[in-house]
Amino acid sequence: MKTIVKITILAIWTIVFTSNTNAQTQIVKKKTETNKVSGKCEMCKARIEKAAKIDGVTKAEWDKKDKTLTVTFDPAKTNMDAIGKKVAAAGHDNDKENATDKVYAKLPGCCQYR
Ligand SMILES: [Cu+2]
Repeated sequence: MKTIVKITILAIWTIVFTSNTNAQTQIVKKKTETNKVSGKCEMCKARIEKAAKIDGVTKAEWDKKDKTLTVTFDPAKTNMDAIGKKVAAAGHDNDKENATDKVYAKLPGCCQYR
């Protein structure tokens, strides 16, 4: 009888421990980081956020006043370097990479921040 009780307790403990570990893994999966991104207006905001939303990114928000892009992403799928590259390719200088003169020249006049 005592053995059965011990096994039952062990089984319950194992289930609780295992599910708890899974829950922790899910939380660790997402990461939020910021990147300084140059820009001027609402059009820039839309362009920057669209460019930042690559595979693995769940949230991207650019603050016009602080010039800060806050991104929430899955670190197993992407990173800030890859996101910064995409934003630069859309015409916006940032901490990770600057836009080329060619891409920058194509931005609408109201968006020329340099
Ligand atoms: Cu703009």
